[in-house]
Amino acid sequence: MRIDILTLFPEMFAGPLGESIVGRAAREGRVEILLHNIRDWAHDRHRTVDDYPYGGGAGMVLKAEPLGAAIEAVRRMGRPAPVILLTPQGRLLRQPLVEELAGRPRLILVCGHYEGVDERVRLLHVDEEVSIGDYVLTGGEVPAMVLVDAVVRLLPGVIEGASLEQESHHSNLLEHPHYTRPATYHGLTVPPVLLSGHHAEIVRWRRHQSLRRTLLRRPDLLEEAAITPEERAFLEELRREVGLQGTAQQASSAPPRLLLATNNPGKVREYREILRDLPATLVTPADLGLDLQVEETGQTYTENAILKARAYAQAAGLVALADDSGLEVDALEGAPGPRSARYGGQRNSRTRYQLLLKQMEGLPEARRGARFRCVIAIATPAGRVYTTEGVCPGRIAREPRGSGGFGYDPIFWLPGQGKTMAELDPEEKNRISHRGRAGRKAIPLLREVLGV
Ligand code: 4H6
Repeated sequence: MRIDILTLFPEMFAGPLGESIVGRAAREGRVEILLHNIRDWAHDRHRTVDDYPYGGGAGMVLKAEPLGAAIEAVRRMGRPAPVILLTPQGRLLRQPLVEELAGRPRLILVCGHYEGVDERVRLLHVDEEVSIGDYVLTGGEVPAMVLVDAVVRLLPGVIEGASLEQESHHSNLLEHPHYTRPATYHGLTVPPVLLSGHHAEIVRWRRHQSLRRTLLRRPDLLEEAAITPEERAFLEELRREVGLQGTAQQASSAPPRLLLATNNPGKVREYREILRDLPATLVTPADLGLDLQVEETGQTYTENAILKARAYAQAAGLVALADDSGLEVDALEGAPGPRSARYGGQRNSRTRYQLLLKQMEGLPEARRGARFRCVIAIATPAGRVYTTEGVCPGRIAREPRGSGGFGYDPIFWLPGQGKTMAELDPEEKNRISHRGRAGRKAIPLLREVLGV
């Protein structure tokens, strides 16, 4: 393929088109890129290419005369080719258009500058107008480089055929996640299926991830996606799970989604109640089919909460709320603290609190002071983070009481209530608990980041 580029700044192209895959394709003769300086067709003393706009206004306009002459001269230099002007008003460059252009033996690209080009050049000398996206740039050079890059990689022999076929836009679906070594990075592990060696399972997982991502991020693409009836059913199920109605982008009136980054059903229940007045749809990792194993490697509640919120927000592309909480016992110098859920290496919450009761054995009321502390982190997909904290003072009971709540609740005595945390009804618990307090403080922040 031959690509002619008309520009006022031919030097801009050397880097992007000389390096890497496009550079190699050119060296191998798979593409020939010819740069032409529009100024070479300006024949006045100052080689003028621009002029003031008729009707006034800021900036300059590319003059019709040198540009029109340049285009026609370049056109005559070889076989027939479409003249394509890169402009914000053009047809949007998407993969099908790239594929179409990659099938042509020759392209002529025209890079406009200043405020634009004289309208008569478009009418007389331009065949097609292409835009690389809905934003304004200072010139058409970067869009031309984008177009060349996208086209050249599709030319025979430039990229291994297999990697082109698998790629996202081929099927109108977004790409599945990719992982390489190490197996654990900042506490985030690789999904086990990818290490399983089950090729069919891996293909299926990747396809599901592609479908899920497309549904969550670019539902508009699904309308043209090549999907089997089984996959349609899978998407329908996913839509129900995540509370999406149709394939179209959620209407702006639909409440935004907030991801509760916890797998603890007790916590989920509490947050649904605490955040009841927040106009948002609360979803859980399970709702999204997300299973991140975030290692809580932080030394503090705040670090751990941020670690979780960040990982989930990034993985789901949603605002995520995570918490870390613990019990601080004065007689134990604040232990179990941030390691409450792993205290004494016990996996079961009952053996954990029994261990603690034993350590407190015989201590008088005055030495049984304790508090529950909860830190909430809110993370946005872009990586912004906010935190709030809530504390609930109390004492370590002599023996467990009550069947509500979870964790250390049965041994946490609330003198004001005359009950343990596990004996409170859910509403009362949320009113005074560390989580309820931190959660209510989070509401104004959540309103802000969710825009509600
Ligand atoms: C032609 C006409 C393409 C070229 C006008 C070009 C964005 C894209 C340009 C202009 C471009 C794109 C000059 C109009 C600067 C706005 C060069 N910007 N502009 N999205 N700019 O593909 O002012």
